[in-house]
Amino acid sequence: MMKKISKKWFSLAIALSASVVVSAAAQAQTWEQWIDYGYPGYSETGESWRTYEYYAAHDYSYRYLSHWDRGLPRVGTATWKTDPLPYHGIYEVRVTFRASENRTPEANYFVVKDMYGNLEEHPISQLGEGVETVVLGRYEYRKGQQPYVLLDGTDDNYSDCADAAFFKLIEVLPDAVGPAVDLLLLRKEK
Ligand SMILES: [Ca+2]
Ligand SMILES: [Ca+2]
Repeated sequence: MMKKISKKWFSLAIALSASVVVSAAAQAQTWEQWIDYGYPGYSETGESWRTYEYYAAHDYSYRYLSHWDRGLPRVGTATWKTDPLPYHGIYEVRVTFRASENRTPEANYFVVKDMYGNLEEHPISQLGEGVETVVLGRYEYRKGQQPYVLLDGTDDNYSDCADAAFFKLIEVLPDAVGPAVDLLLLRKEK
């Protein structure tokens, strides 16, 4: 009787330690992506976006809503979308812009906040001085998902600045069917 129990616990211990090894390997994974004007994941709407070259901006330039000296209303959207994500996990999302006295007091950023594509709004003042990086948050995304940040500058006639967005893997999470479950099933069949 003792022998049977200890064998059962032994195989459970093997399975658990194997799953620890698997998740430790997964934790070592790194992934990050910048998305900027001209990249496949960048898109915009509206006729008033203009490029300004600036040494401190990501890729040395940024986009901003301009009157184009023709009285155009300064409305438009910019979207930064990732490639299909390599892992189910937690990702940190940041945006960069050049703050100045000409910018909007309320840039309306929307970021995908979960695995289902729901959005979370971050109204951010772009008044100030110099290139700023703002962390929008950390969110759980699934493998293959393409989360994005949308800057909606259609609500008023202020000038929004769109520089870049940055997504960084923080932690890999196990998929819905975890490796520990698979390993236990395999041991049982032997
Ligand atoms: Ca706005
Ligand atoms: Ca840029």
